Amino acid sequence: MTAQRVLLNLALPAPGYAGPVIRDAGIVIKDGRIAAAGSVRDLDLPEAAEQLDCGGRLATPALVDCHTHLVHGGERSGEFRMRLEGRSYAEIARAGGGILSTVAATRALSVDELVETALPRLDHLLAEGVGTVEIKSGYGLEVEAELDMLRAARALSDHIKVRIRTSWLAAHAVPPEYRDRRQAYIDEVVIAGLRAAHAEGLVDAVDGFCEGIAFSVDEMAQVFEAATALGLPVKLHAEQLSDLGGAALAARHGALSADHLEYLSEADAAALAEAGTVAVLLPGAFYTLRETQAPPVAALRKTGARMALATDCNPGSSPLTSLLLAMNMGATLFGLTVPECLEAVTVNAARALGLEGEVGTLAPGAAADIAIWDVADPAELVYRIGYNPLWRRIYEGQDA
Ligand code: DI6
Ligand code: FE
Repeated sequence: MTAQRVLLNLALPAPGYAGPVIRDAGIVIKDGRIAAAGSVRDLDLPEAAEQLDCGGRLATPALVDCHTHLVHGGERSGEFRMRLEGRSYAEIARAGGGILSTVAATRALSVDELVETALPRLDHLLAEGVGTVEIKSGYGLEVEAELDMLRAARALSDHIKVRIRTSWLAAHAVPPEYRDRRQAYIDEVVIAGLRAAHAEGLVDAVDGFCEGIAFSVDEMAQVFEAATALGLPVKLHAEQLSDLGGAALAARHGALSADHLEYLSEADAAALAEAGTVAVLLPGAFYTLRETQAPPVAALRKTGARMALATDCNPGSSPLTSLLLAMNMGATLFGLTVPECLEAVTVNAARALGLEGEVGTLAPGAAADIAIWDVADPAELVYRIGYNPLWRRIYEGQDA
């Protein structure tokens, strides 16, 4: 017998989250996937199915957080204090703080400890209706420690119902032991480690931090070539603090996404659109670093680039575990519209992970990952600050 379930008495967002919601709607779930969704008048309701009355509440796809550094050791409230006292993020990084202090804290933890310390953060994300989370390595910076981060990331779904996608981010910073041997770091850790991680089935995509304080476009190109040779998709932290041309590199490699993008040029916004590379905007980092240059949303919109929003949950530049707040910031700080914010954490975020059609949509065939909210209109999900209206989270058809 197939497991069938029907959610009834729902409101559903209009296509593209534009226009009035569809009332008296339902969702038919079969074997953990969406069989049909829409007005009950048009639905073929199976007889033997379990029914759930949703009391007129709004259903959306479970949200997708497509950029996090959720697995890491320690925390950096000390640096937060220093920044409040006037030191800059780049200055603290150059002085051995920043990413490198989290590297020391991460290397000190076992896989089990990495899992245990990440779970409370994951709980917070999921409590707001998230069903899929991307998690990067990048705080190990040696092969085994990087592998351990991804082993921990994968192990999280043994504890909570969540879909995890992992990204290899050994090109996040050069560790002290390789300071004067950057090329050796790229060869021995970034690329050799990638091969080992891929052989262990730990990698869904390959990422890098392309920035003055991290890796150059030429260095990232080497990493991308290694990824492509393994058949792995790429993505890139680009144009966060300066315009180095990382987004153009990502576009040339058909990247899934280019992320941050505060310093993206108009020409490179067009390159992203042309390549179908999702522009992932990370307002939590913009806010935390008190950045004043917002990403060029008007240019992205004009060129037709797809925009996503994510938490960038990390201990330094974005200690944020609320995707609802990321949406609100996307609207208020970056000027995204309500439909843009909703697409940014559903369909476009799914695309940024290579999961378009699988999650982030209520279309037939998608995984039945659904968030049901105590709100009348999707705009409320963007508008409120610090309020969680989630009523129920459904993961692959089951209450989660
Ligand atoms: N960009 C970021 O905002 C994070 N990593 C990156 O490449 C910051 C990571 C950190 O400060 O620990
Ligand atoms: Fe990041």
